[in-house]
Amino acid sequence: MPQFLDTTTADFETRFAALLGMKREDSPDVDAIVADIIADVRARGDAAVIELTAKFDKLALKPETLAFSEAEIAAEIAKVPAAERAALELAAKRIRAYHERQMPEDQSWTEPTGAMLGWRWTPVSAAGLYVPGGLASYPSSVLMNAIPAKVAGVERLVVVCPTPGGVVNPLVLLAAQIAGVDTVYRIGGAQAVAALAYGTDTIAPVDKITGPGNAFVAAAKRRVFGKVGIDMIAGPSEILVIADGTGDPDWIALDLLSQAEHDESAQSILITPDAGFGRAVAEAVEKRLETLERRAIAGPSWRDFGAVIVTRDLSEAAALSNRVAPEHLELCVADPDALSAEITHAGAIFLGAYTPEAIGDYIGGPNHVLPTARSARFSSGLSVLDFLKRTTLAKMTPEALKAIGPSAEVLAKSESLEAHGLSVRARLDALNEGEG
Ligand code: HSO
Ligand code: ZN
Repeated sequence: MPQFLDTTTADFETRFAALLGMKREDSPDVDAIVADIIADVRARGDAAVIELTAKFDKLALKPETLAFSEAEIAAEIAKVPAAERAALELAAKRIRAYHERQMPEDQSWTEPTGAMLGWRWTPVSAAGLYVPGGLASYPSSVLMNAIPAKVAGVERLVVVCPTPGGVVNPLVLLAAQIAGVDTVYRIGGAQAVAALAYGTDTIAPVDKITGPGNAFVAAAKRRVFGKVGIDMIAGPSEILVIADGTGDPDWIALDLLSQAEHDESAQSILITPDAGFGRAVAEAVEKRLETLERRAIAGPSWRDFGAVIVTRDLSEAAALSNRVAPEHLELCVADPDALSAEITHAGAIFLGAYTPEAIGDYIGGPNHVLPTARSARFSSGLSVLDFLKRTTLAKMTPEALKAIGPSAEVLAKSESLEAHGLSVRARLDALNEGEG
């Protein structure tokens, strides 16, 4: 059983604070190893990548086999059953349509001074997506990372995906193809991140690296940040459900388990004003855990990090949820739109009984790469904006320079930056002479 909290009890604040402060991730300190790997790839390029892939993935590669060939991709993709292909294609279409609406507009305007000001959005030229190998090799995540990049207009889009022993998930290759990925490299770990950031003879460097990965990948992304852009360092998945007690406890139980099954460190929380409903959901979770395929992961997650919180009313539930700032928030209540208006911090909101979070993971349209570990207080899920940059524009006319230039000169003097001031003054003098 998970923890049960009740906002009317004296120890509630202490226990809620403990819940918020729980350290769920044991991030092993691999930074020193990762630093060495990055240095090695920078120094020796392909040779280092090939050696490290042989060592960690038990896979012998040559520079010309670092990337999947078109024939290899076609052979793998041919193995994908039609139903899975159709589902991926529908997902891609919906994710694309959603992200197209995120494209921001350029702006420019002319002030009364005559100055033109504005900004312009341009895509990064090249992006690299990290796709984990093995169990967490999710084709849905390929779509979620690649499609916003394509919609943003990224010209060259590559994937790195480790294939231990040469084994690849054909769905990953299909998702990459559907999303418009140019090249898939069968490399992973810190060495793949280093190759993307610094480039090798075979792998051209990219400008931005996104996608989830293990502790080595996370440490490598942190280290190459600055040389390239990165998306975020994603922590274990989270779901918070606010339920008013009108729904089916088993549905909510499954929603809580849907994130618990990702990771033993995942966190699933139910908040409800109906204590009886809270107990019913907890019982339904236990029942499902008897047979769930991934009970060895979901069980520990639910028991160690799960919680049921009973509140006085739904507004109190919303206020607590805002303090959690969950990655995923489900509003399983009679009037989800009204409650949604009270939510200020959440990565993604799923409204009403017919919107299980899994819809968002796969097919709804919004991105499933979302802020975890309470970072929804200050950040957002992956979007086209992550693959765009904003360049500001300013154009002075003589009149505009005369109007605002003297203040620039004053500020330059106050900062003892003479050339700054003179660059303005020279023009103002010329303009004044021209008049005089
Ligand atoms: N819920 C996960 C994403 C995912 N779920 C991929 C299924 N596949 C992180 O938000
Ligand atoms: Zn999921």
